[in-house]
Amino acid sequence: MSDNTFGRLFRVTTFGESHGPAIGCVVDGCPPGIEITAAEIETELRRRATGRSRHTSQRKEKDEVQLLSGLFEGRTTGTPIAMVIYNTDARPRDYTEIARQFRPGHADYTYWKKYGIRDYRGGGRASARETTMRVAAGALARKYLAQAHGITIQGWLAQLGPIRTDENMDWEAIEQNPFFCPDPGRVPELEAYMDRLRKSGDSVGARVSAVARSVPAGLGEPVYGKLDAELAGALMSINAAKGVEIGAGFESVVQLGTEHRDELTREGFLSNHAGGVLGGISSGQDIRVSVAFKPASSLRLPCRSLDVDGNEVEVVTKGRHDPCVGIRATPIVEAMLALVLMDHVLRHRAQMGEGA
Ligand code: EPS
Repeated sequence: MSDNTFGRLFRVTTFGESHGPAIGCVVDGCPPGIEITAAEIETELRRRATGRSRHTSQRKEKDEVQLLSGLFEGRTTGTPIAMVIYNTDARPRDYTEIARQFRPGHADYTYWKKYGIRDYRGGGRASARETTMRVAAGALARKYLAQAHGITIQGWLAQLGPIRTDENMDWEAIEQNPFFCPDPGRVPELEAYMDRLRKSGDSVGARVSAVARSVPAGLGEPVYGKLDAELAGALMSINAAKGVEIGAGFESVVQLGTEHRDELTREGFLSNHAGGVLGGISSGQDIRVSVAFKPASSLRLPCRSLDVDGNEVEVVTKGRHDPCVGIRATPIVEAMLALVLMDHVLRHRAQMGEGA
């Protein structure tokens, strides 16, 4: 398997499997002097962790990060930063029955087709456990972006199944509930929906949106390194992502030019349908993204599939799964947004020189 590294100048390489001894990452190209502690990274990790509420996987990982290198006296030194988290609550026996079967809708099938071998325990490297390290590396990027440029990033749950949650935005509410729902009035409805869903054994999709504020104009390499193209690639690389929108996204299809264009005045842009990117370069407006997550495929409800020998089988998945992966995706979307912006801040400076 190649391409476990993300980014050009701020390079994050992740490793590990869901039921292996540990997961980890190496961050190469991190500027020196960033003040960061394991506790700060763990604060971000807790937002993404399983077992925060009854609505997510009940696997109880400690998610304690060990910083093995790249820091001295609490600050980054410019050398590679290695981080590791030991898996403490893996339960591989849950997967014994599906060791030779393919869960429909899961990477089980394509991993087997590609490699002819797969770590079936929790989906191995295909597990969303891998996103832990994206959030850990993202914490570092967020710290730098905030300190150096005042850039802040906030995500939220915009929709869960049929329930829209972004019509009455209360920014303060997002961190006050386990869904990252910005509309406190919707939380009881989400809870009731998820309780019914969990009992039924089914899963559901979701939409997560995020905004990056105070992003300077000029980030992005406007032909093959377009900022929006790299954001789309980064966000689509999150497990279970099935769609990405930048700004108005697919809504642009029904808009007229007079509606979509963001008119300029001395006071600033009059709208932000572009999502903060024009011609692949940040405009100085907020960067706005949205990601569609599919319903997870690990279900206890029986379904038809094949085993590795081509026999028709009935598949039932045991284990501790997320009925809606989108509930935990907000910190992951934020992290990928931070990693792309971090990389582009460094790339912009590398080309444009001091003061950029
Ligand atoms: C996951 C399946 C479950 C989740 C896991 C993601 O784990 P398992 O069945 O392997 O114990 O708990 O999420 C995490 C452990 C995590 O930290 O996010 C999957 O199939 O993606």
